[in-house]
Amino acid sequence: MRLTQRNCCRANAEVQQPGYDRSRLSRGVLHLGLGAFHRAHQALYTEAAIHAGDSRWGIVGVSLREPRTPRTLAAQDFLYSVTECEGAAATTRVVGAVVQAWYAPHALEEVLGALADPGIAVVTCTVTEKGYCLHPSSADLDTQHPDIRHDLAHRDAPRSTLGVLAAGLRRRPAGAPLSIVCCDNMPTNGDTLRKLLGQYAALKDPVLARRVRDDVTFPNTMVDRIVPAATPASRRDAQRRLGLRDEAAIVCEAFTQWVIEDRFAGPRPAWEAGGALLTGDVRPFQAMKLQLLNGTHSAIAYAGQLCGLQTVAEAMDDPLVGAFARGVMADLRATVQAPPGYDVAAYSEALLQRFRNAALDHRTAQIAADGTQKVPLRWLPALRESLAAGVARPCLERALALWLHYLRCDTNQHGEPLAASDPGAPPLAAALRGAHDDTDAIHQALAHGAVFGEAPWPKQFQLRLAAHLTVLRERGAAALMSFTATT
Ligand code: CS2
Repeated sequence: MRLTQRNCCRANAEVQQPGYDRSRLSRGVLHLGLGAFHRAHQALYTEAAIHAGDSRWGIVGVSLREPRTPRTLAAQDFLYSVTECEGAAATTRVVGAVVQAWYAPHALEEVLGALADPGIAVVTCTVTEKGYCLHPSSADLDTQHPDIRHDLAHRDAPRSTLGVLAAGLRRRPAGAPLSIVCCDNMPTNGDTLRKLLGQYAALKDPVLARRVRDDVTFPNTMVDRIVPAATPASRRDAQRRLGLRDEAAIVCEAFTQWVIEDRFAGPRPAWEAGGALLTGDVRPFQAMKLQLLNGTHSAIAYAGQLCGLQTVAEAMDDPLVGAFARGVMADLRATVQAPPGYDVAAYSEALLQRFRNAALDHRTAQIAADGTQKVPLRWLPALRESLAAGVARPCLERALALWLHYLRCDTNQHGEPLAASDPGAPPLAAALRGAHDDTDAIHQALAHGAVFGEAPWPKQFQLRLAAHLTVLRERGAAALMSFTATT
């Protein structure tokens, strides 16, 4: 029997139900990027706000790229379950906050109509780093991006995040307050989205650019919850706990955190009801999380991929990769400014513990995706800052070499195929593969300004990286990481 409004009362007794009258919900939030992360994170905070008594905040979910989720949710009256796992303990709940789900290419008029609706006071976005069409190193709009070129030529039939937001805003009555909340893992994500949307609008529509600047707010946020992409096994497990068939089931960790800059143009859901922290300055939280969690995650992902370790928990269990992850985190921590009152050492230990959560099937391949977007945000600021102070970061520099080696290899150290999923990678990978030796490979790689920026990198650093590439080529990833076991 499938999860639907009618059947949800047949779920197992311990499953938490929405607990409010869904038929009374009006639409108040529009979300772009209807993946698992949104449904297991912001949607739960909104669910808590609704549960606390405010029925204005039903979520209209929009998928820009992927038709499956809206279709699946529609077949379930937009209900889905979230199972939170911590070791052997698990709790399952049914979430009722989503009231509509659209695949934008098939429902563009509806999507733009909702963006123009003054009843929608908040837009949230999780479209991944690459969904913003920016140059990762400068965070400026990539005006040559095929989606941006398309949208500038077809302003009423957009397909990019920025194009859709701009087209919706153009139809929105002046004076209807809107807050656009970016929930992707980028530093100063709200400011960045504001800048990008402004740059996009300025190319063709100065009036819109002025509205973006003056009328819309873009709070910065730090979002955190480990939500692996669903697998057939995780879905089976979730369905067993739910007692109903749920094709949109999510399994994630129990931990969740959302820190939001208190800068809203109009009303918003009382996300505090779900534990969100509204604060004046989110930047220290963002920087700490992006470097220590996401930065270490990326290192685990490339090390794991090259060593044939498929999940984060498996990689953490490997003595070499586990020790290396700790070393990378320590290197990153050296440049992190803690938010006031935060104990960064305790935060780091808690992260390592979360990475060891064996109940999650969090694939290293998933985190390894889109490295050309992630590495410049997660590792390069710490490296730049350290090198400028004359300090080497042995583990972090090795992590960078692991990534470059991963990009130039077809197979891992067991001869199994590696498939990097990263639309930005081919030119970098081609340069690495075409190099005549490891020194040249580093030289060629660092010349990719979109990823590595335009400022030169110190000679000694380049030589160290080249030496790491040689170790990787001749003796493999384990040999490169084994130094952490002895330091
Ligand atoms: C991960 C993140 O896939 C990735 O790049 O590092 O999705 C990570 O799991 C979340 O940011 C945790 O909050």
